[in-house]
Amino acid sequence: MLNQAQAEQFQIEYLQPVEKREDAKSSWGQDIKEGLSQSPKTIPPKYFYDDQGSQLFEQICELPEYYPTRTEASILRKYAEEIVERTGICELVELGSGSSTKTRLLLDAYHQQNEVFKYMPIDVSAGILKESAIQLKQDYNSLEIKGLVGTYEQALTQLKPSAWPARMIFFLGSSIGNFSEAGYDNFLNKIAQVLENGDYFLLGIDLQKPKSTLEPAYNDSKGITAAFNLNMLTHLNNKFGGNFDVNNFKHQAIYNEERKQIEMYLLSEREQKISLEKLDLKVKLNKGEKILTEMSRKFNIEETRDKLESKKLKTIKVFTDENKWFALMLCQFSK
Ligand code: AVJ
Repeated sequence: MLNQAQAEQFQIEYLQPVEKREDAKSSWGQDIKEGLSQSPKTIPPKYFYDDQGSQLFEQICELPEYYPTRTEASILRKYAEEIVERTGICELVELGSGSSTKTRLLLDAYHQQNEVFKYMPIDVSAGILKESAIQLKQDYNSLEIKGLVGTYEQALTQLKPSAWPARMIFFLGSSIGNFSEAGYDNFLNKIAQVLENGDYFLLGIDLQKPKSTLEPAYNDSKGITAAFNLNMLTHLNNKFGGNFDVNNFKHQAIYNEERKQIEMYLLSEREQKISLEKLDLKVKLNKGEKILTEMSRKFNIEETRDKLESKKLKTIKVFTDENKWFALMLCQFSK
């Protein structure tokens, strides 16, 4: 719980569920029903991130095998100043902010140049959003923070025009890799819709590389990724009155070299019947049947640049590390 003094220092707003406005398919719960009646069965990755899942993800980011976080952080550390020089004063909007750890590298750079600026972190986990807002307020007292609790979709359809000279939306950690090809396209359309001429988009992408580096990053020796994957079932149990027994499932992550993506599954180790009471849903799983919980696509700089360009997002600079494992694309929207 927040005390009065803490609560006054920043705003947190809960975004409206999209289904109240238009699109019932994208609502929480409905997508579970659809995903579990498909073949193969799927559960969307946003269900990883209850408070426990967000914490497990933070632990993943510190694993020696999980290179993306530290590689992206090293790029940010090296080039944050240049990013600030290029964008000038900005309203910063972060999609899927989590604990905002890496973001601090950017905030530091903006903080050094401009006294006051605004940061809008957006995340589905209210817990992690509040915790990190408290920490950020302590470290950057002139920072105006407005956190939004909701999905990317909700945020991008409900974001109001910025009062600042420019806005930069940033989407780090290669979370864009979670989208299907169609979802990716759709997402970039929405980004282009909320940006105004001259606004910026900073995108972190994990680059294509050998299986021998990729697979260990999703099969760590401490089993944290396995716990993260299995926690999704606990989340569904809590949220929708489910009876998944995590002991009956096994974590699996493989690199699909043809499709250039990591695929994460929960493998049913026996035949079992699951019910999710609040969704009025019953599902039968066969022994050996797999539920796809995440795709993590790996990118190529040139293809990504072309894709962004097709959405009027012009790449003004690509920042990368010496191994070319990860890249940050800084784009500017121009009609
Ligand atoms: C947050 C989607 C970028 O795909 O690497 C990490 C999530 N899943 N380990 C990723 C994740 C398993 C992560 N993203």
